[in-house]
Amino acid sequence: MASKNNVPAKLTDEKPTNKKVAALEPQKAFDGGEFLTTNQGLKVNDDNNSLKVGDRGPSLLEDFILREKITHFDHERIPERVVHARGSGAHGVFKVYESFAKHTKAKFLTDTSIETPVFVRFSTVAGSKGSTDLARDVRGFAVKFYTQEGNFDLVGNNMPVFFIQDAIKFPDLVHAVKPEPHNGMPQAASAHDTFWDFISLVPESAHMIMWVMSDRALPRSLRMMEGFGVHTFRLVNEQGVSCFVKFHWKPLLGVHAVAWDEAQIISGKDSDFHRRDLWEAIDSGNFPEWELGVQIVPEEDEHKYEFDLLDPTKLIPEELVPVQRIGKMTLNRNPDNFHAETEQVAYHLGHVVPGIDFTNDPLLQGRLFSYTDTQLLRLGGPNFHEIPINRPIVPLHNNQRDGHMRQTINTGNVSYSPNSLGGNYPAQAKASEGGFTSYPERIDANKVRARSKSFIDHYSQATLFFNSQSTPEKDHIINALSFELGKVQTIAIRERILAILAKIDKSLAAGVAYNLGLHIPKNLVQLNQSFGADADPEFYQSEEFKSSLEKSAALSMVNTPKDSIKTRKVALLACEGVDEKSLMIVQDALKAAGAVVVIVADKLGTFMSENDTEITPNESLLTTASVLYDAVYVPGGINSVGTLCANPDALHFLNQAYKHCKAIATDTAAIQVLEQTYFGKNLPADSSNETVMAEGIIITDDTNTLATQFIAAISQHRFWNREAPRKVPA
Ligand code: HDE
Repeated sequence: MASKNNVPAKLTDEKPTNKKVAALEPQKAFDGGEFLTTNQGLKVNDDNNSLKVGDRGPSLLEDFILREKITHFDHERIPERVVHARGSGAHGVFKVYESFAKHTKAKFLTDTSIETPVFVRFSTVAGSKGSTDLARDVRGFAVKFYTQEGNFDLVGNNMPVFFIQDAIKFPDLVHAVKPEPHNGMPQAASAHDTFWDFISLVPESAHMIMWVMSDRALPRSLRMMEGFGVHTFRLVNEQGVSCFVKFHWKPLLGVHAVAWDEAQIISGKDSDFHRRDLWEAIDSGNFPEWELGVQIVPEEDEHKYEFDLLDPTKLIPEELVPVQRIGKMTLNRNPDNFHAETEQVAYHLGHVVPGIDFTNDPLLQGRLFSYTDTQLLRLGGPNFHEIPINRPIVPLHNNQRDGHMRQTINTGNVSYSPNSLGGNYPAQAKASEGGFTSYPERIDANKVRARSKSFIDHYSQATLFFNSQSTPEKDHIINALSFELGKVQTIAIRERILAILAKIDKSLAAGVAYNLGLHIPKNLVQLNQSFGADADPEFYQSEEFKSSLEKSAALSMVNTPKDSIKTRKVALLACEGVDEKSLMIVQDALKAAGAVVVIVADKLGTFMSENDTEITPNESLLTTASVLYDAVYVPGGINSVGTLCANPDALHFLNQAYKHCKAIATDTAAIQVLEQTYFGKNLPADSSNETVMAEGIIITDDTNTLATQFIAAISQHRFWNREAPRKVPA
C-alpha cells in the first residue's frame, strides 16, 4: 500500500527562505496520496476500464469517471504566447549592493537588507512552444521582482535595441517572421522571404539586424547572455527628481556563443539544450548570477546625444555613459511545475513600483497596452493575477470582484469607493505612504500621427556595431546574412537588403553580395520604388549620419570576461584499457576548476582501465555528440587509444570539436587518435615532444602541465581564428 504521505523528502525537508517560494508552498500538491480520487474527492475503484455494457460492449455515457478524466485532458492546453512561446524559467533572489536612493525611491533598490525574490523566464521569440532552443533569434529575458511594494517586471531581451520604433509595426514584424501563413514554414527561423521582405522595407531595423545576425543570437547558455531593458526608463527619487535609465544584466560567467553550424546540429541532438543547461546548473548548485547594471542620464542631458533616448533602435554606448553595477541576481531554484510556473507566469511592462516610471518611447507605450491584453486571452480572464506564480508577496485590497476562475472569497458587502459602510476602505495611499504617483512630465504638443525627425538616423549605430566586432565576429555576421538571404527565394528582396548593408559597411555588403552571386544595387530608394514599395526617401536617409565613436568595446564578445571554466562541459574520450592516471589527473583538475566532466566511451556499461579499475562512462558515442561540449580530452592507454582510432564516431567527435574551435587536449600517448583526424594531419611535426598551445590544442605527456594548459585554453571559450584558414569536413 502506498504511504499516506508519499511526499518526496526533498520538497518537505527544505524550508524555503525565499518569500515567494514559501508563499507557493501551500499551493503545492503531492499526488502520491493513498487513494486515487476524482476531482470531487470520490475514491476511484477501477482506473483501467471504462463502464461498458458487457465486457465487449459499447461504453456508457453514464461513466462520469471516464468523462471527467477525458474532459480534463481535452482542456489541458492553453494558447501559447503569440511571441516568446518557447521559454525556460527559474526562481531566484536579487539584492542591491548599496542604496541607490540618490536616483530612485524603489525600496528594493535602496534597502540593502532586502532580498527580493524573483522569477525569471528566458525565451526565444519566433518559434512555437516546442521549437528548438538554438534557433537564430533574439532571447527574451523577463524578470519578475516580488518586491515589498508590489511586483516590478523588467521585461527585456538579450539585445539592447529593437527592430522597430513604433508599436504599431509590431504585428507586422511578427507576422513577417512567423512561419509563412500559406505553408506554415519555416519553424523558429527568420531565414525566409516574408521576414526579409519586411526588413528590406523597414530600414530602421538595420541596427537590430546586425545584432540578430551576430553570435549574440546563438548563446552558449542562457546563463551566459546579457540582458537589456531596451527602452529608456525613468527613475524617480524621494525628492521627486527624475533621471533617465537604461537597465542591463551582466552575466558573471561572461557572454559566449556557439557557432552557427554547431547550433544547427545541437537543434537535432538536443533541442532542449538551453533549458537542460539551465536546469542542470541550478540542480547541481551552480547558481547563475547576473549583476544589475544601470546607465544614468540626468534629465537635463536628455537632448545631449546624437541619437534620441526615446528611440528603441539606439543604445547608449558604454563609453558615453558607463554601466554602474548596483546589485546581483542569483537563480537558485528550479520550478516545481513547468505549466504552473514557467507557462502561467504573466509579465507586464506596466508592473512598476514607486521610483520607476516610463518614458514616451513609442514602442514602450504600445507595450503598456499589449501585455495585459494578451494575458486575458492566454490565461483565460481578468483573474490571472491570482495564479500563484503571479501573486505579489504583499496583500491585495481593492474593489475588483468576480470574473472567470476567481479564487479569492471576498467577504463583506462593500466593493466600491467611496463608501461609508466599510469606513471608506481600502483607502488611497498618499505618495508619502507608498502610493504610486506618475512622474508629472509636462507635455504640450499637437495630436499627430508622426515619427520624430530625431529618429531618422537608421545606420550609424549599425555601423558602430559592425566596426566594433573582431574579424571572426564580422565573418560570422557576413556568413549569417549570406545564409539567411540565401534561403530567400525573391532576388529583389536580397538586392534591397544588400543596398541597406552597403549603407552600414561596404565590406559587409561586398562579402554578402559575393556569397549570393549578386551586385550591390546603387540606389536604395530607386530600387525600392521600382518594386512598387511605398518608399519614403527621407526614411531611406539621403542625409549621412556618422557615430562620433569609431568603436565600442562592450559591443564585442571578445572583450567579455574569460577567466573561468566553471560549469563548462568537457568530454573525456576513454575506452577499455585507458591509462587511469592520464584520465583521473585531468578529470580531477577539471572538476576542481568547476567544470562538468563527462566520460564518453564506445559503449555504455562498465570497462576496466589499464590498471584494472572499473570505470563507468556517463555517455557513449551513440548517446551524445561533440556539439554538446566545450572541450575534449583524450587520455592515454594502448587499448583505449586503439579503440578510438578505429572508431569513426570518435574521430568525427574530434573533427567537430576542431571545426567548432574548441579546446582539445591529448596525452602524448594518445596522439595517434589525433593523427587519424582531418585536422591532425597538419599538427606541428614536433607536437609529440612538447606542449602545443597553438589554437587551443594541447599535447603533452606531463599530465599536470596538460591539465593547467587545458584549463587555460577552455577558459578562452573558442579559438575562432581557426575557422579562417581551413574548413573541416565534419
Ligand atoms: Fe514583448 N510581448 N512586445 N517585447 N516580450 C510579449 O506578452 C509586445 C518587445 C518581451 O517570458 C507578449 O505575455 C509588443 C520588446 C519578452 O512571458 C506580448 C511589442 C521587448 C516577452 C508582447 C513588444 C519585449 C514578451 C506575448 C512592441 C524587449 C516574454 C506573450 C511594442 C524589451 C515574456 C506575453 C515571458 C512577450 C507584446 C516588443 C520583450 C504579445 C506589442 C522591445 C521577454 O504581449
